[in-house]
Amino acid sequence: MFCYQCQETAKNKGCTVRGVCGKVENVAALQDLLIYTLKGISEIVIKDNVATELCGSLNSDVIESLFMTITNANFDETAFETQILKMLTARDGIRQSQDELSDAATFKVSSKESMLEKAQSVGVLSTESEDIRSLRELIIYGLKGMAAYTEHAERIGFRDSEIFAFAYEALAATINDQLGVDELVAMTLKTGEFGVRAMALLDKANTTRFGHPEITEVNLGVRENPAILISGHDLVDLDQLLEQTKDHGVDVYTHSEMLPANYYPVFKKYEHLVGNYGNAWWKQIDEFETFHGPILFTTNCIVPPRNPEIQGRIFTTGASGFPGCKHIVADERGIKDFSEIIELAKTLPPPTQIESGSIVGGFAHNQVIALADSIVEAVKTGAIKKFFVMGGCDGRMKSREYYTDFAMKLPSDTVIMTAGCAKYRYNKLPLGDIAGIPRVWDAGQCNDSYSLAVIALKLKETFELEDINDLPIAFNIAWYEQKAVIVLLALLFLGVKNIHLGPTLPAFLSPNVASVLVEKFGIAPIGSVEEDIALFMGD
Ligand code: SF4
Ligand code: SF3
Repeated sequence: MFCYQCQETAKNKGCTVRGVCGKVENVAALQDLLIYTLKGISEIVIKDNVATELCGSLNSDVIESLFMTITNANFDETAFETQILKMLTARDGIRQSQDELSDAATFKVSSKESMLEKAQSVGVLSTESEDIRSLRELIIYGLKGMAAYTEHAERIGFRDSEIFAFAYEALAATINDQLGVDELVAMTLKTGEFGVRAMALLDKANTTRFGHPEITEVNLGVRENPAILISGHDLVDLDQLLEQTKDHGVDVYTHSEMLPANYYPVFKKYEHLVGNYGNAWWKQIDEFETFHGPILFTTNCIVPPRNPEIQGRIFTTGASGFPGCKHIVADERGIKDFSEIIELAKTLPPPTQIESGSIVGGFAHNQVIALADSIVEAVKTGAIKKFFVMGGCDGRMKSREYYTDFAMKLPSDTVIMTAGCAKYRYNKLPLGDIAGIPRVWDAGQCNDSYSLAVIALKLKETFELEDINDLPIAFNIAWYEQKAVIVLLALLFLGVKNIHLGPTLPAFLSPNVASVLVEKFGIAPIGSVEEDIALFMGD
């Protein structure tokens, strides 16, 4: 196997035996083959000029397939085998062209063995040129993140056919040998453009269905009732779970990236949504032990469970999956039956308290723009000297202590704007407030980085600036998986320069591609906390 799509890749080069994430060789191979199949489908759609409207369910299936291959989302070999067969049937169903098609659009496999064999020649390393490979993978990882957001929006009934069309265009581009570095750099930026579009669509979907997030105090303690923990990013799953658990004497707690659900008005009406339990995804290994109740994974990030007792309490749904864990599928109306989880919860003890008190979040664009007058005033008087966008992901590496340290050492006249699970590195620190507003502004999930961009654009307009980079905002982003890749590409598309990216630069950036990003966009790795703060503050 060879996989280097996430920040924790072995030796910051690539996982070759078993993923640091726990992905085994067969799953890695089947993921490679699934992506290759999608490239073949896309080539047919582009060459045959198949209108996206005519692709029907294929559009959603391509998006879902991309989503399934995101780091820590799905570890289930059978799920990938089934998905490959489904996508091959769809591919052969749309193929009409007499044109010469590539192997990706025509290869055949009939058994799992033949899939595993075929996968050996279609993975990341099948592209020989290091720079072309780097750009192709950068585009694919961005597409995976875009797909995740597109699928969430679609579940709420919001679709954008241009996004589907772009997914085909970009996937097809990654097997087009006519395209060189310049064309692929342009496609990378276009991926960022569609990342913005997908995040905007999801923002519209979420706020239309669940209301605009509001500044909210989220409880960290526990109650005495049996409970279900819900993790991942899918708010529709949470909505259905809350409805189905109502009046059952079973509480619901959010976990990791589901924390921001507490900020939405619609979810506040559920008295049995008690608060948030635990921290970022990688701490689940201990925190699921003390939670005691069932856990529902709606998306990434799953860590292979420590023992069969915990495994027996984990359920997956949507693009997520883990062998041996029950997977719940939606019926034709999109409804998922969570009764088995609820019944299991009733037989298990309530959670053990691991934290107490509360944290504050809900600084999405609508809420922050409502406070615009006082914020602008605080900037003008110097009460707020600088904003730091510190969104992205958290992860296991010790080097991520940098972000806690950075947050602690920032001057007290600065504000941290965050989104994604990166926030867990500093959202429980006593960082104080400025004029009664806490210094850490959590906008929401990683896709809510869109909110941070909307806020920045609004401030640019208010201060009548020409360029977003003239604002007193610095970007110090932490990344782990491919949703952070699309967030980064989206920021680049919006013209944001001088982003610091850590804790390490992606292994999939070849030296030449990395220099393009440095030269064109001023992207830089993190340094020491003191040096970086001095640099950002212009000292
Ligand atoms: Fe390795 Fe990350 Fe790929 Fe998992 S997703 S195999 S940790 S590079
Ligand atoms: Fe986190 Fe997995 Fe990226 Fe949605 S939950 S930000 S890592």
